[in-house]
Amino acid sequence: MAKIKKTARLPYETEPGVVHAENTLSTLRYDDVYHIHHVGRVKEVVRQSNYRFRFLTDGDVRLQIEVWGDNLIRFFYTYGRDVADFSYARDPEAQPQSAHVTCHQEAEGYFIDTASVSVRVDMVDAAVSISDRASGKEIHRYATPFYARTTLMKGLDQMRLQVKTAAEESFYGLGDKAWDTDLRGRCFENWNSDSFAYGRERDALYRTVPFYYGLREDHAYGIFLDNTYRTHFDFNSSGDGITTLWSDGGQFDYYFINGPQLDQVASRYARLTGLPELPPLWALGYHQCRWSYFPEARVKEVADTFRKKKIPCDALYLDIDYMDEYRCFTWDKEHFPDPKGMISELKADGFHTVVMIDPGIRVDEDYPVYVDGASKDVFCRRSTGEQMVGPVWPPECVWPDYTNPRVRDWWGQLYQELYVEHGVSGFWNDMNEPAMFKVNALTFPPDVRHDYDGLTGDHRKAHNIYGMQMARATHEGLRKLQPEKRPFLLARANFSGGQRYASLWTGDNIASWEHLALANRQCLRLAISGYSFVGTDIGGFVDDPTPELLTRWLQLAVFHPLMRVHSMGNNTDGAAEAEAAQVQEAEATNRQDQEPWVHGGQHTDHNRRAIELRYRLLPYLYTAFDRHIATGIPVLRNLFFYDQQDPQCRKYGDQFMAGEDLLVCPVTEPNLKSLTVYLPRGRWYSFWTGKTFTGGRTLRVRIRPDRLPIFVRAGAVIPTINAVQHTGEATQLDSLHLTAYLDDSGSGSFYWDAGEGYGYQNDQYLRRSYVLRREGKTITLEQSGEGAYTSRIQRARIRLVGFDSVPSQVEVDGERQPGAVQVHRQTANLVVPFDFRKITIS
Ligand code: NBV
Repeated sequence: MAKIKKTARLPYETEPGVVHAENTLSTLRYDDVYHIHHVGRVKEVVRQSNYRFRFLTDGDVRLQIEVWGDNLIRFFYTYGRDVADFSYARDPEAQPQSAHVTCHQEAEGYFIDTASVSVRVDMVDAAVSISDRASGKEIHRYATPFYARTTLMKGLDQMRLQVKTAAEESFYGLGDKAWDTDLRGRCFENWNSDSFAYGRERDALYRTVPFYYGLREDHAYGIFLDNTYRTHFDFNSSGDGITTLWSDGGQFDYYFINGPQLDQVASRYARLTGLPELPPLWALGYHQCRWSYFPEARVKEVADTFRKKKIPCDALYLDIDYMDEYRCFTWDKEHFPDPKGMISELKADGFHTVVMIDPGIRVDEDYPVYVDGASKDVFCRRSTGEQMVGPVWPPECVWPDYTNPRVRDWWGQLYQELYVEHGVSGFWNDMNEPAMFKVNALTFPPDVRHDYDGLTGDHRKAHNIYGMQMARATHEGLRKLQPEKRPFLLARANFSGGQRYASLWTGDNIASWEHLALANRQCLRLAISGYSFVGTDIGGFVDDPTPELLTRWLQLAVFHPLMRVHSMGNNTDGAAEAEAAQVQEAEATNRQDQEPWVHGGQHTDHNRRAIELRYRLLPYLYTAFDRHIATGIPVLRNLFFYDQQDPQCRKYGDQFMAGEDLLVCPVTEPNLKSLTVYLPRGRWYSFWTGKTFTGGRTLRVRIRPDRLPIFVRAGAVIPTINAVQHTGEATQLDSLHLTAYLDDSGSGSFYWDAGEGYGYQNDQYLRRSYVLRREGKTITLEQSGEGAYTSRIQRARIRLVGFDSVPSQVEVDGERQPGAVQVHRQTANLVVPFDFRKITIS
C-alpha cells in the first residue's frame, strides 16, 4: 500500500487515519476513506445566456461562470446532485447586470472578457486566472486546480480553492476578527461562536462574513465566498505564496469583485449583499446598557441622572433579567409591575427602551410561547425527529427554526405586545449563534435539521445563518407590526447580508487597553465588510475600566455608529449567570457601574464632552449613513481607503476616516502625552484649533485628556448642531451649523429628515450639497438641494475656518450684507437663512 506522505500538516489536509481511496487496496481498516474530485479537462463550453457559461468537462465537479457585471464575476462549483441556486446572503434585488461580454477559445484556454476584466479558464484543468484589462495586471490566479473531497463517513466534506499570493499583498475584511488589520500570514475560521471574554487570538467570533479584500500595490479586488458551512481562509500562513479558501461542505460559490479602488470593491460587495435601511435617528444617539438594569426604580434613577447631569442619552436597555425567569416576551412583574407606564414615562423624557430577546424558548407547558410554538411545530428537531432540547438560561430550551419562512412569520408576530402595546422602541437579539454554553461545542450538535427555506439541511449547513435568519424574522416582524416605524434591532450572530436586518455589537469584550484597540479594529473591519452600523461594549463588558480607559473609549466611540456602554455584573440570578460567564458569583452580581458619571469630577466632564460631541456631529453622521445607503461606501474606513497607494496609510491603518471628511486618531494607551499620527496627501485642519497642516507626513501631536486628535480634510463643509439632551430635541432645532474648512475648492453635504418613518423613501427628505470656491480673495459657498421635507431649520450658522483676510464685501443671494461677517481667530462667522443659494465674501 502506498504510504501517505506526512509533512507538517496544513489545516485543510486530512486527519491522520483517513486515507485516500487509492491507498485502500489492503485488508486494513481506516478511520475514513476519502476521494478527490476535480473539474478536469474542459471538453466543451456552453454559453447558456449572455452572461452564463457552463463548462462540460471530464471531471465530476461542475463549474459555471456568470458575469454579474463588468467587475463582478461569479464562479459556481458544485458536486453531487444538482443544487438549487439559492443564497441567504445575496440581496434579492442583486441580479446580473447587463454587460458587454465576449468570449473566445484558444488552444489552451477559454476566455471570457468584460469591459474591465479578462477571465481565462485553462482547457487542461479548468484553472482560472483573471486580469484587469486597463492595467493588464493579473489579479487572480489559481495555484492548484479547484478540488472537492468526499469521504465515506462524511460525504462531501471539503471544497477548496488555492490562489497565488503576491509578494506584496495585504488582506483586509472578513468581518469580525480580533486580529491585526492586515490578515496576511494567518488562517481564519468562520463558525459563529459565543466568545465570552475573547482575546486577540480568538477565532472564530460571533459572526461570519466570508468576504475579503486583497490589495496588491495599487490594485484592490475582493473575494466573497457565498457558503454557509464552516469556512476557512488561510492567507499564506505557511509562507508558500498561496491563499487557500475552503468550506466544510456545500457548494463553492464565489464572486470575484474587481476594484481597482478599495471603495469600489466595498460598494460592489454592498450592492451584492444588500444595504441597510436608514436607522431611526435616535439609534444614532448615545445608548446606556447594563446586564442588567432592574427594578423599574433603578431604570428611572439612571434616566433621571442623565438628565440631571446634563449628559445626553437616547436609549436605555433591559437585559435578560427583565423577563419572567428568562421567558422571552414576558416581564418579571415584581421588578417591572407596569412596563407600559415605565416605558411611556421614559419616552416623555426622551428615552427609548430596548429589550433583549433570546432564541432559546423555555420548555414549560404553562408558557404560551412554548405551547403555541410546539403546537405549530416551529422548533428545531434532531435527525431522530425529536425536538432539539438543551440548556441555556432555563434548564430546558427549544429553538425556533428561523430558516423556515413559516416560523419566521410566527416569530415576528410575537413582538406584538412589547412593540405595539408596551411601546418598546428596539430589540436586542442575543445568543443567536445559537449559543449553548453548557457544552464545549457551545452550540447545537451537527445532526439538528433545518428547513433552509425548503431546501433542507443539517446544522453544519445552517449554523452560520441561524442568527441572521433570527434577525431577519425579527426585522420583518417589526416592519409588519408597525409599518410606519424604522425597526431598530441589535443582533449578535450574523452572516454576510445580515446588514439588511440588524446592527451589531462585537460581543463580550474586556475592559482593557488592548481591547480598546481591538474595538476600533473590529468596528473598522466590520464596516469595510458591509456592516457599517456597528459598535462595541464601551468601557468593556468584562472587568472594570479605569476612569481614563472609559473616557478614551467614549471619545473613540463618538465615531463608531453604534455608541453604547454595556457591562456585566448586576444580575438577579447570580449563580446561573456566573456559571454562564464562568466567573465567581460575586463578580457576576457586584461589579462597578459604568455610567458616564461613575468616576465623578473631571472624568464625568470629559465623558459628557465626548457624548456632546456625538450629538453635535449627528447631522454629519446621519449624512454619512445616507451616503452609505446610496453608494455602499462604508461609514468608517481605515486610512488606506483614503489613499491605497500610500504605504504609510497602511502602516497607520488604525487611524480612520469617519464619513468623508473626518480623520480620527484613536488613543489606545494610558497616560499618553503625545502621539505620532499620519496625515495623508492633501491639506488638513485640526478639528479643535483650526490650524492647518500639509499632508503626506507624520505629525507629533500633544494628547489632552479631554479629546482625541481629529483632523478635517481641507475643503470639507461639515454640518453640525448644538448639543442636545436627546435626538427628539435635535429635530426641533432651528439652526444648522455649517463649518467650511477653506481650500481652493471644496464640497460637502447635509442630509436630514423626520428621523423616523419611511417618508424619506418618497420625497420627505432634505439633501443639500455645498460647493466651496476660493479665487484670490473671493470665497463663495453655494447651496443646492433636493427633497420635499420641511425641517424646522431656519438659519445656517456659517463658519469659514482658515479665513485670513479682512472681508470688505459680503453678499447673500445677490444682496449686500454689510457687517454680516465677524472674524475671530482666522474664522469668519455669519448667519444666513437656511435656504441660502450663494454667499460671496471678498
Ligand atoms: O444577556 C446577558 C449577556 C449580555 O449582557 C451580553 O451582552 C451578551 O453578549 N449575554 C451575552 C449572555 C451572557 C453570557 C455570559
